[in-house]
Amino acid sequence: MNVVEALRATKSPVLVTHRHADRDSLGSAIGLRELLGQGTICTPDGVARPAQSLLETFDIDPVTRPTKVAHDAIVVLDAPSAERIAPVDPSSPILVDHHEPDNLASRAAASLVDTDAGATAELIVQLADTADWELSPEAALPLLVGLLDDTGFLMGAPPRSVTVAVDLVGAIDDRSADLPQLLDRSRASGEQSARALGTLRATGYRAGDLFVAVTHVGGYETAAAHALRDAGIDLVVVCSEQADGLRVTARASEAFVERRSLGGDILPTLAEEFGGDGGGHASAGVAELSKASFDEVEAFLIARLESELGLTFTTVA
Ligand SMILES: [Mn+2]
Repeated sequence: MNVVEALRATKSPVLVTHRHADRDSLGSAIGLRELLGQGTICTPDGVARPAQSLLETFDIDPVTRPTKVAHDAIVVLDAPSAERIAPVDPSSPILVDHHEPDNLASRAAASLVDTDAGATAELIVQLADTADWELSPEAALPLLVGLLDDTGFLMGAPPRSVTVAVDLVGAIDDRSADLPQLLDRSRASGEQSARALGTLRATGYRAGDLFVAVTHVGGYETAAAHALRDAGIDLVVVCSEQADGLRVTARASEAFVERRSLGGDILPTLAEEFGGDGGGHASAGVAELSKASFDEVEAFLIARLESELGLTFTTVA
């Protein structure tokens, strides 16, 4: 069964975002709910700060477990693995995602997984096209927010993503006034200090023209990773202590991705070594490790890169 047929067959779907839902995951859920005219949104462990204005604008009060409501289907948006939506653990979900496929793709009743898509929101628009569902302003607005956010405002996005964004801009109509606050990128003070602390605490490694930095922060890992990537580091690894382990957020340059994929290779390897889950895209991803310290992860990662890439790193003081 294809995804459009599966979605047409459901009367009461639960739309599940990944943990710590971002604008793409939540925007896809809200947009799809508008397109279907039904559905309950489920955010397994809440919504990340930048995505919270979507909840307010669309007046949504998500559940945290599908079991809270009667439902006949579970739709997973923007998450490749059961670990990314834990403790939600559907046996045969409908899956729409643009990450490297993991254990949800193999058990899905129907799936649309396309790693070339700039955002899951882009895939929702593709489904609407196929199904001939009308893109109302209320559907187009959250999808546009998701697409612009996940592609860094289309920076380096493929033509296909740009075309979808243009269609969405045309469809938002009088809701365009809501766009600026939904896309607010002003930095919270925590974000600013994560950029500074992440940079100051980083240990640098170099092999030829390949630069690697490993650092740790208390939160806002993505902000810290961007600061170091902006400084020209090829592989940035940011660790943060969580109640149940260590979260590892990684970003990589094209030069690095030519050699190794973060979501397809590096992060799953960390999860194998230290327990937990790891995945994402070739140049961006996250691992949630159950039993690892920052020092262990750093040592393992550098040793692993050296042996796999045949390089010798020197520490940059
Ligand atoms: Mn996404």
